[in-house]
Amino acid sequence: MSGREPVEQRFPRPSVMGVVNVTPDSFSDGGVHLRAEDAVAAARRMLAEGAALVDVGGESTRPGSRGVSLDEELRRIVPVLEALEGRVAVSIDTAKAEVARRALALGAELVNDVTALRGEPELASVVAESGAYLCLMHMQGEPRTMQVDPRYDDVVDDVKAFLADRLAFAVREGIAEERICVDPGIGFGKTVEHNFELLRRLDELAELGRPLVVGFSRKRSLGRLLGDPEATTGPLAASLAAAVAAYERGATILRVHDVEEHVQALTVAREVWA
Ligand code: HH2
Repeated sequence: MSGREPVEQRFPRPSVMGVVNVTPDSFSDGGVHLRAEDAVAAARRMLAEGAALVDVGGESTRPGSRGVSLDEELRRIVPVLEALEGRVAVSIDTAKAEVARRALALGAELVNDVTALRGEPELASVVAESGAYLCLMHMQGEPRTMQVDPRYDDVVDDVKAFLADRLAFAVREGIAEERICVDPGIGFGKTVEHNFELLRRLDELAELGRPLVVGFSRKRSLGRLLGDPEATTGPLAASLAAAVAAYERGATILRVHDVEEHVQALTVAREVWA
């Protein structure tokens, strides 16, 4: 794997990452793909619809969630990855070194760590030794409490400094910089205003020089902006607008639940802005 090309060659702008949550409790698709057969069928369908890769996750990080044991996370994701047999480009959404190790052995190409190597620092050596791609995401606090009064001096400056710091850590741990992408972590310890400020000023995060991953799909800030203060998800049309806006401001990989519609919207956007 050491001869792998840089992220932006493997996943050119804009690439769609389809979300396959093998969980009972994810905020928008919890329980939908809990059976391995359903998750595998969803992954194959997303690839057919134009996804560049699918992000398989066995642990929900929705606000308020508590996390699952290593055994349970493996029990959820291993059968899915075995069935996909490395024929589908897969990213593994985990903060656990052992889950990543197993997933990479089963053909996963990218490790998507919402803790940016803070959850289990030994995950860094797993990624370094495998030559996999890595996504470092910003989160303030932890899922259980992250939406309790999040605060920043300047959300974009703070997220940018955090990502620069985690990027430097990953490179010190031996992960090639050209294989790393970064993500502002929409909804992870952020108010509606913080999330839209990050989207509006995404070009400032692009100054980090690394491909940007953005996951605004179905997130509650969309539903809340549209007038429901209790919304826990956002609608498709709002997700599409956020993805196109993110692409226009420099995003490379869009993490989405509704692949076909996002591929259609981004194909048009690319034709206009490329
Ligand atoms: N969002 C979620 C999970 N993983 N990874 C990255 N890099 N960026 C994101 O924005 C992101 C992520 C949350 O969405 P989802 O997977 O649909 O829900 P849950 O965490 O409840 O499983």
